[in-house]
Amino acid sequence: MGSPIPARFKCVLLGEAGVGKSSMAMRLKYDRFDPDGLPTIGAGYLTCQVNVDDVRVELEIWDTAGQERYQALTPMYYRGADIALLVFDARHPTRGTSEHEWRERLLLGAPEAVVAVALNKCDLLESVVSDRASDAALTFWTSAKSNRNVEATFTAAIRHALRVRATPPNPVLDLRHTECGTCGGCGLY
Ligand SMILES: Nc1nc2c(ncn2[C@@H]2O[C@H](COP(=O)(O)OP(=O)(O)OP(=O)(O)O)[C@@H](O)[C@H]2O)c(=O)[nH]1
Ligand SMILES: [Mg+2]
Repeated sequence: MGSPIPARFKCVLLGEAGVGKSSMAMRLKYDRFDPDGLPTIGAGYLTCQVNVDDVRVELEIWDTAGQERYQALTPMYYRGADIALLVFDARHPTRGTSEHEWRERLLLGAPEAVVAVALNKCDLLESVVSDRASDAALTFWTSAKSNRNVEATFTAAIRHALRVRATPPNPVLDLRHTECGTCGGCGLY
């Protein structure tokens, strides 16, 4: 019998069609990349075990469909999420729903969610010198194709979510997110 799973997190992947959400999930779970992957219909669901600092975590990943016709369904998938990974195409990071808009929506549907940002397909950029795409916390250049920073992005988000879960809420002022760059700049990352 295996060791117990101490933590289980609901993780949702959000972003425009074709930015590489499913490819990131495939890379994380199977360490595979399919250049001819089909667009997601509705949403995909997969579970994945990830070890973070000796803690075994089970991620329940909801891989949403970016196509316009499925947008109305998306809130159903991010509701109550512990982790939200916003995926953008590194070549067109301002295309589609902005990071700010996603964060506003998540505040309503998943206020506890740790938000990470992946600027994916960085293999198509001429040069990317660092892993962090900005000084903001949990923002990474990623490539599902070349396997750059995919696991690191999920791992950073999980590590943060573990800390959030371990911190009891303050009844007067909920401080759990004030320490982190995810929601205000805290120096944890
Ligand atoms: N060059 C490159 N191509 C990628 C990368 N990630 C995904 N792709 C390609 O981009 C296309 C779309 O990838 P998907 O993973 O299906 O994108 P998605 O965000 O899940 O799309 P929807 O399901 O329609 O929302 C596919 O042809 C992938 O092979 C990457 O890191 N680099
Ligand atoms: Mg997809």
